[in-house]
Amino acid sequence: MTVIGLGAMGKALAGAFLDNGHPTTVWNRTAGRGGELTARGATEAATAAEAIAASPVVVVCVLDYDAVREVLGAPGPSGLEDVLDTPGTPDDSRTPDTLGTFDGGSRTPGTLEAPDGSRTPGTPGPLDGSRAVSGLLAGRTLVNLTNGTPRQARELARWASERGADYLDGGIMAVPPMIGTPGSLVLCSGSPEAFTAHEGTLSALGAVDYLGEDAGRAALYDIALLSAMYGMFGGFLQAVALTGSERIPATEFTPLVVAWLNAMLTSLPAMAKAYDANDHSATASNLGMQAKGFVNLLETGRDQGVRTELLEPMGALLDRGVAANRGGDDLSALIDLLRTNPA
Ligand code: FVH
Repeated sequence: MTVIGLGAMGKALAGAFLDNGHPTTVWNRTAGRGGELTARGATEAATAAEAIAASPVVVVCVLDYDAVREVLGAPGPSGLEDVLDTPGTPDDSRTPDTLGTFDGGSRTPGTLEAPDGSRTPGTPGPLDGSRAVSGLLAGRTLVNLTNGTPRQARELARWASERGADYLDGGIMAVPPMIGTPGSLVLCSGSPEAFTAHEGTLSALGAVDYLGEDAGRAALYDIALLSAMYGMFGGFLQAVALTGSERIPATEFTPLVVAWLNAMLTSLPAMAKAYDANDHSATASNLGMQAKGFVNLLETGRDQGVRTELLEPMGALLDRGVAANRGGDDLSALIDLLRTNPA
């Protein structure tokens, strides 16, 4: 197992693989982040190329897709592949760290693992740096756990497949301390063969839910879940700003928020059922009533000196619902009004 990216999440992922007895090679753009992991038995590769060459399964968890492309030498807005596919023509505008992706100067001779899993000790040799990183992916499985969009995931899957690699995309529904605990969920989609082969290994990270062959599906679920989460966090920020405007301690008020949100969460399955059935008639709290009441949220914000920018789009959506003659319907009727390409 190789883990590329040793930020908060990458470290947690590598730690979980180690905890489950998987030989693990790690690499990070900025050297020196692997100390704690090497003390636990990980091998720190000197270059991304060496890290990829070390294992049949390569997990990438970096900041964003620009970083993924930079590490892998994949095409992107900056045309990185053109640069990386031409070893020996370094671009002065790139930093030494970037050049390190195909810089063969290994700090220590490594152990190479063939894609079939057999490991041979030795000096990395020609695999390490004399070719573009992307050329090393053939026969390996690339598991990309970096947050991104469905389109980005599908493009990377296509690119990996063109290079003979199996591709799995993942959305991590956990924060780093949760990795490896039962509360951690990794949503996965992409190559079914790769998932079957590596589900056991990936389960070191927590529950793993396979969403099918479309590599973009895990990212779609991930982004949808994060959208729901940010709605909740935005609401919490607004609530505490309002009560804070009268110096009520957040710690005193927050238990009420938690209880209220938990009570409201119970309404989601019924809303989902109404959306699937396209029947929004069953409601105890119709849109017309909610649109009227929502005006008070905006007015209170203004009166209390609290900005209302988080709330205004919801108020506008409620008004659109009423204007579309949905005033007697449930809140779930608004979902269709969010789509710019109605089905
Ligand atoms: N942490 C969290 O709560 C969330 C939970 C859900 C999943 N996300 C996603 O996981 C990805 C990594 O997040 P992270 O928490 O590890 O992020 P950081 O601690 O900020 O570490 C970022 C790593 O990315 C490397 N990196 C950044 N740019 C580049 C680049 N151009 N080339 C190579 N590597 C790059 C960075 O390296 P360095 O700065 O140390 O050299 C770190 O290893 C992310 O998609 C979350 O959305 C986390």
